[in-house]
Amino acid sequence: MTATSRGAFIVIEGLDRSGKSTQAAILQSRLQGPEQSTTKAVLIKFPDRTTTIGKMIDAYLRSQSEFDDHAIHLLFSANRWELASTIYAHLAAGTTVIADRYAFSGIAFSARKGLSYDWCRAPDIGLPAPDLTLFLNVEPGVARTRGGYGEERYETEDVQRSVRVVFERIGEEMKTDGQGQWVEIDASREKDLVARNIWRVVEPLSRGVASSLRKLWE
Ligand code: 2DT
Ligand code: MG
Repeated sequence: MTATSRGAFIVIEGLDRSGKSTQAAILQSRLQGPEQSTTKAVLIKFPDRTTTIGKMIDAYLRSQSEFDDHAIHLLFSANRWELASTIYAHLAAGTTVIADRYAFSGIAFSARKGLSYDWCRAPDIGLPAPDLTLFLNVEPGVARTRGGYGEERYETEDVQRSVRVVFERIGEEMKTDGQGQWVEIDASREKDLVARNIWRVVEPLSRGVASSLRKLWE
């Protein structure tokens, strides 16, 4: 990191069982390097189920509570806003932030229920914008063979297929509106190869970013 640079904000998105959490962990240890004494990269997961809002989301995902579709959407967004200042602080300190899911999952999982795309996007406008979003693309039929889906809400092949359609729209828009980089990674490949392909894209950001952080969709 040079005197004027900040940490990079990297988001990993994709369907369930696309390998997001595995790849996020591999990436973090790679960024962290052999010198473990200084923090060079932190991993944040959305939803963050540990906060008060996160606990409400967790209960919903485990079907232990019900919410109106709009209400749960806003809780997912609020869960990002409550961590925004933490993200800013890490980046300013020169630490790379890796987020496992972000606003894009928010839009994809709610818009597939029939909520308006623009309405779904609105509450996340102004959040810290990622410098790079890695979309781990995998065919839902392939994802299902990876030990099967779990027991939570949304963990069915039908839901995953309709979520993927919205992700495709988000990807197209991100590629054309100059909102940081959106890079699709073939996540059907073997784990180590996926990790290498991810590193190729992340490596240029690993020593810090000179430009100032942008706000999402502003
Ligand atoms: P995990 O399986 O990654 O814990 O996600 N989701 C996630 C939404 O519906 N909206 C959001 O804003 C986010 C971040 C995706 C739990 C589920 O929550 C969904 C899967
Ligand atoms: Mg899950």
